[in-house]
Amino acid sequence: MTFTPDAGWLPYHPSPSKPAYTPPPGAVDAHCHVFGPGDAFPYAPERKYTPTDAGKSDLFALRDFLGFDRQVIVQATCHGADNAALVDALRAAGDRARGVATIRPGVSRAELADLHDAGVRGIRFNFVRRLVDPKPAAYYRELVDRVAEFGWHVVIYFEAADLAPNRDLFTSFPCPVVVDHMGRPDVTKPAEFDLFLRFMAEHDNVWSKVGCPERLTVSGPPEYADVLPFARTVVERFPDRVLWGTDWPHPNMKSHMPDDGLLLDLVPRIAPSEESRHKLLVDNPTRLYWGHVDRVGR
Ligand code: 0GY
Repeated sequence: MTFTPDAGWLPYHPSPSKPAYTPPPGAVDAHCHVFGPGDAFPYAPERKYTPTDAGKSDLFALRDFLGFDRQVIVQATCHGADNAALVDALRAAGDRARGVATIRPGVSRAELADLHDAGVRGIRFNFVRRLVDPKPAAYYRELVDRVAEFGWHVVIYFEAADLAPNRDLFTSFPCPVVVDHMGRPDVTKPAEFDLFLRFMAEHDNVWSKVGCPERLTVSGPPEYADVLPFARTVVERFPDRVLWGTDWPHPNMKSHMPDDGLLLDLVPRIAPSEESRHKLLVDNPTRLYWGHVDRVGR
């Protein structure tokens, strides 16, 4: 089946800059996606957007170009709960990738076991209303119970205003909980970020991804100067619970398409010491996705 990308959809950067910063051996891009290609892996009927295809070979080429050893591929909403494109990419990558899937009630134990075998280590719950329709709390809790035997964690994607109303749900998950993009703070209101910092401080099983300045910025590329202090604060306060990813191929970017090489060059600015960069890019993602972790991700 042929799919036409939405009008105004920006394709990923065709020729990113070679970064000046070289990631350490074992570095992991902990947030990226595969889209289709749609003729092999059709987009979900319930999707809220139709992207430009961004298949596994281009994803792996980016990994090598930027100097990463490994990737964590996160199921995007345009594929719904059909994880076929994700599994295909994971199987092709072997030990060089792990995945985060989307599942729905009714998923069988055999399907979960297959996902685990392919490299899936977590499930993603998306609370961003432009991407998915909301569900009752029991829906999420049931799915978390279903994956407990596999030792998986939960990735949650929400916007800043969603934290307070969902805090009880988020803190009820008995496993590591990884928040996408620092809970999407409004960078023009730094004081409001205290709520998120307290959420992390009070719950030692909560982790955060600290990339994606292109989604949060008001001041814009290539510096993303207004987002960096938020990321730096999270890295400084919670050095053992942070992850970084490119977010390639950058779904739903309407204002501009970031240059992935320049994004990587921001890492030394949000993690100024070599030790903090090693935790961010190597130790933390390796522990969570390639090792055995307990409830808090140790
Ligand atoms: C992201 C961001 C977005 C989309 C998705 O699953 C998705 O469709 O993740 C977005 O539109 O903000 O994390 O890559």
